[in-house]
Order: sequence, then C-alpha cells, then structure tokens
Amino acid sequence: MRTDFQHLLVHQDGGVLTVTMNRPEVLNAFNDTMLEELGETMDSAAQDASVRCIVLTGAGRGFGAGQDLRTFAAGHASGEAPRVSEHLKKYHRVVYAIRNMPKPVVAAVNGVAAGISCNIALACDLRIATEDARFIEAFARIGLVPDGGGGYFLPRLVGLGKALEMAMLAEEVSGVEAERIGLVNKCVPAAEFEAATHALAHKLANGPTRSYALIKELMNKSLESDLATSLELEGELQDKAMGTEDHREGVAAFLQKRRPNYTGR
Ligand code: LHQ
Repeated sequence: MRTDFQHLLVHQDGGVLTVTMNRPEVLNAFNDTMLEELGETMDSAAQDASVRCIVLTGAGRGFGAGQDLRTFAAGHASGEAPRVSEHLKKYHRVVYAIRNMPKPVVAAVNGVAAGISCNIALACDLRIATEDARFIEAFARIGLVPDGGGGYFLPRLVGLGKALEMAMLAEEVSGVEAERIGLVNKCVPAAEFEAATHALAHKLANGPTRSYALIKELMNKSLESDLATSLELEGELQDKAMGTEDHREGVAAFLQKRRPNYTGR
C-alpha cells in the first residue's frame, strides 16, 4: 500500500486504513492531485486483504470544501475551462471505488463537508460526525447542481423533500441535525470524535468482512430491484455467506458461548 502522497495521509492500524485528505489551508478542497491520490488509494485498499475497514476523514477543521474553486476559476479565466462532465469522471472513479469496495467505508466528518466533499461522504457506507460538523450542499450557492453522486445518494438517505431543501437552499446542516434526518449514522461531541471513530472502525475491521461485502451488495442492489429480484439475490448471497470461514466461526462461537474471532475469510 503506497503511503507517500502529496495531499493524503494514509495510516494503517490493524485492519483499519485511515485516509486523511490533507490540504487544511483550503479546508481540504479537491485539486486534481488529491483526487487522483484518493482514487488510487481506494483502489489499492480494495485489493489489500489486510485492510478490513477504511476511514475517510480530513485534516484540520474540515472534512472537505468540495472542488478547489481557485483551480477551477483559473481555468475559466484563461478560457480553458475543461468540460466539467469529463472532470467529474475523476470524482466518479472515487464514488465507484467506495461503492464497490468489498469492505466497509466510514466517512468521519470532523468539520465542514461542502459541495462534492459532502457527497463523497454520502457515498460511504456509514457516517460519523462531530455535533458541530457542517454539511452543505453548496452547489446552488454558485449556480450548480449536486454532483459526485449527490443526486443519487441524498434523496435515498434523507428522502426527496429534505434532499430538495438541502440542494436548493444550500444551507448548513449541523451534525446534530444530520443525525436526526438520517444523513449520518451517529454524531458525537468533538472531544469524543476520535475515540468514537476508532471504536466504530475497529469493530467493523474485526467483523465478518466477507459478510459485510455481501450485505453491501444486497442493500445497494435492492435500491434498484423489485422484491422478487432482491429475494433471488438474497439466496445467492446467502449461499456465498454460508461458505465463509467467518460463518462457521460465528456459529461455533455462539454454541461455545464465546466471542467470535473473525478473520475476514
Ligand atoms: C477554499 C474552498 C474551495 C478553494 C474554502 N476552494 N479554497 C465539481 C467539479 C467541477 C466544477 C465545480 O464544482 C464541483 C463540485 C463542487 O464541489 S462545487 C462546490 C465547491 N465548494 C464550495 O462552493 C464551498 C466554498 N467554500 C465555502 O463556502 C466556505 O469556505 C465553507 C462554507 C466551506 C467554509 O467556510 P468557513 O468556515 O468560513 O471557512 P473559509 O471560507 O474562511 O475557508 C477557509 C479557507 O479555505 C479560505 O482561504 P483563506 O486563504 O481565505 O484562509 C477559503 O478561501 C478556502 N476555501 N473552500 N472550495
């Protein structure tokens, strides 16, 4: 696993890989380098069996401030603005990598999460935030539409009405409010954030990793399936789950009245 990045800090502790976006002077806004580094790291993490949970977070007082608008404005000023749809494909690589990752990805939202950074957090499987985190679908503030999967993830997480409200009004949603509306799984006081994130990530990393991958597949596909298709898939995935060592270990541990020792196999 490569760790010598310009704008990412990558640290592995047991099965937990923590990926920290590291441009704190601009609240971790994305430039091309950080975006490419994030895509590469997610792809590597997917392949690395020693990684069993990924935590994505930000350095300093922000999770991320979206696209670096200075870089982008420079393109406009010189008349060389790239086709945004082409540029967005680099973000889509990250969204797909998170979504297809065969292990849990946790967004640890330590502060402001605006624009496409907010939506990258929404692409993750679980979100933990500080109470004073600030979620901002900032796009309409600058005459844009939510990108980076926001149009997909936001209404699915909070319902159409709230999604439209967040996207149109582009107002800040606190960590407390985000927990209330289902945008995050859990919010905690800032002083407890690191310990709570550590506990959540290590719990996931010590869990039945292959089962988690199958759960992810079942839940994500069910959003686009009818009941019959989902039940069919459930059978296929349960066949796979029943063949794992972790399933056998889970049953053995239950019968022996002990804690299971899951290996992710
Ligand atoms: C920034 C940024 C930033 C550069 C803070 N860029 N420097 C995708 C593809 C293609 C095209 C365009 O769009 C997209 C998707 C998007 O993500 S669009 C949305 C882009 N993001 C935004 O519109 C958010 C812009 N930022 C803000 O509104 C505020 O900075 C927030 C609300 C995030 C934080 O406010 P504050 O806590 O008051 O912090 P601040 O504004 O003082 O920011 C701190 C520094 O970070 C400041 O630099 P400075 O040198 O003055 O200290 C900001 O200029 C810089 N910064 N966001 N996106």
